[in-house]
Amino acid sequence: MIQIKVNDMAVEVPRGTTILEAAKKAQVNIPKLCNHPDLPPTAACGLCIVKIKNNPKMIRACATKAEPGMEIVTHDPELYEVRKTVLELILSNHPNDCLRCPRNGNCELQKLSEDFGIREVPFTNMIVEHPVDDSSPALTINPAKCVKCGRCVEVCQVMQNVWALEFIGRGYNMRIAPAADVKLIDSPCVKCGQCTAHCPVGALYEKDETPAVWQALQDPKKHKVVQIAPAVRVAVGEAFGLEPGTILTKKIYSVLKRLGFDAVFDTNFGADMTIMEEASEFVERFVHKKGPIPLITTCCPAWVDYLEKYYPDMIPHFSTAKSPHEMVGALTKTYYAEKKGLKACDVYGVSIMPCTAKKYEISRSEEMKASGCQDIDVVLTTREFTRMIKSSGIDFLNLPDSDPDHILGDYTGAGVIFGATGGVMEAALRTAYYFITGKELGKVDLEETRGLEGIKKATIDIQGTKVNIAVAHGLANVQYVLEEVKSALAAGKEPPYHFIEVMACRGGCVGGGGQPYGATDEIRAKRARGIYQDDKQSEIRCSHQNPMVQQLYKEYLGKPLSKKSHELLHTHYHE
Ligand code: HC1
Ligand code: SF4
Repeated sequence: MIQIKVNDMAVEVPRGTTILEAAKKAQVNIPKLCNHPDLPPTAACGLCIVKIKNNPKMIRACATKAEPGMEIVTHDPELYEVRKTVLELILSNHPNDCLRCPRNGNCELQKLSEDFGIREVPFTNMIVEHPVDDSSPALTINPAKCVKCGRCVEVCQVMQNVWALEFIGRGYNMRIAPAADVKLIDSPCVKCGQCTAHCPVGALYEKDETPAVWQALQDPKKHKVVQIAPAVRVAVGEAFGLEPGTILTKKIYSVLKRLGFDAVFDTNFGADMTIMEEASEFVERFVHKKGPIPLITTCCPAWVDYLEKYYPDMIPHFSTAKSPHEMVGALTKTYYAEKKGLKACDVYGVSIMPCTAKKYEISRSEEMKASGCQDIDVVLTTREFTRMIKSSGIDFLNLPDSDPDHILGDYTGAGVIFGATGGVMEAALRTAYYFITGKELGKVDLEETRGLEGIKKATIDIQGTKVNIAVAHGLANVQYVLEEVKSALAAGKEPPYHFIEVMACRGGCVGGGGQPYGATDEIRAKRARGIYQDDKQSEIRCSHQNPMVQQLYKEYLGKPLSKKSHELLHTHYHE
């Protein structure tokens, strides 16, 4: 630890702490635009300037480490004026059409302008026109809004190891664009949406599909069905001023009914179904040696896109089980529609997800039309859902609680933990243990799979048989696990893992690219705590014990991996 002073207040911080972080110990949030706790500093915006006492030189707090004895000044009239000028320069090159911007109300530049009381921009307007790129099914780039902070480039290259984005051009013509200036759809982008979640302004944002849903809700010929993903329930409250991790499941069911949906289901039920199929696949491959090991999870569509693009030789290791919301989609337009006497194509399926890549997943292959028409019609992110609630005027937080429609809505604790990194693995092992031994796992909490460490490895004992597992989240972490597997297999050795879970986003879906803005590790951890609390308070905590899952197999599918299950609940991957 080192001793420093911030505005004459003594504070103690670990050696290596930046001035920006150290100032927080003295309750000072130094203004910034480019810096983000997830990313290495780019020192691009120049707003976080500070001084060392009795020295007029200004230094950038984000990129300078606190040194022992340093006396830091975080604000004085000169620093205020320079910061204000930096903001005015940024605004002189910005469209400033806040009322029509997707980030209106939660834009970091808008907030700084408000904080600094900027009333006019004293420079000539220097906006350079750039075309909007809306070629991707998941997100849109509007380079005119870009403040060149570099967060999107860093997140795509460093956190996700995708390298889809880069800066193109120089000076005023500089803009963010897909690498080699191709359209986003033709770039290596895997649609994870992390660039949209880290952009401080409205330069990158999810495709807004709320108009299509509002329209469908007015259509009397359509039977409107909706489902919510595990991670939505612990994050949506943030947009209404609640703490991250607050569980709002029953209020969400209520608001969806008030918005006009005919049936309200839960993706967590689909997660229980995915576990039934995926744990069965694991037993087939691991115990009966029918298929390659390790088995790799596939419920994250950005991860599927990544593997298909970067590691196509590993496709045989993928589970063929569809992701939970696709399972619910297929079952809604078959099992449920048949029970209700509805035609599949008259059912309109909406998924509310923490994810932008799910917008692409719904039309990625013919298998996503298992019912004869597209199984899920539209995906809304948590952010889009929040806007729907707010524009409806419904007093969301004061609604009475309600239940989902039971047929595809009742879930176990294993279903909800899908929303946090390690949750799919934990849920799968709870059921695989039962499938392999015929006995229930005594202690269902598998702490080894939990937490925000980028790669988690463990050996799980299933009655004397050792199962080696790995869990990775944040795409940049995946390569280490895959390379270990590839080199073992190339050398003709046993692979180091039998089962691998991957989620593209840091923290898993709680940190998804479509979640409320402002996620940091602290917020991801709080959302995950909500997820595990929901599991802990569930009466049933293993997917195979879900009575509605059991009924579905009995009435309709037969058993896991049956012909019917394969037709409706499994998919293929392509290079
Ligand atoms: Fe996820 Fe999944 S957990 S992928 O992260 O398998 O999006 O929440 O809905 O489908 O269940 C996302 C979350 C989500 C699916 C499930
Ligand atoms: Fe990169 Fe993900 Fe953004 Fe695509 S969605 S540009 S992969 S960060």
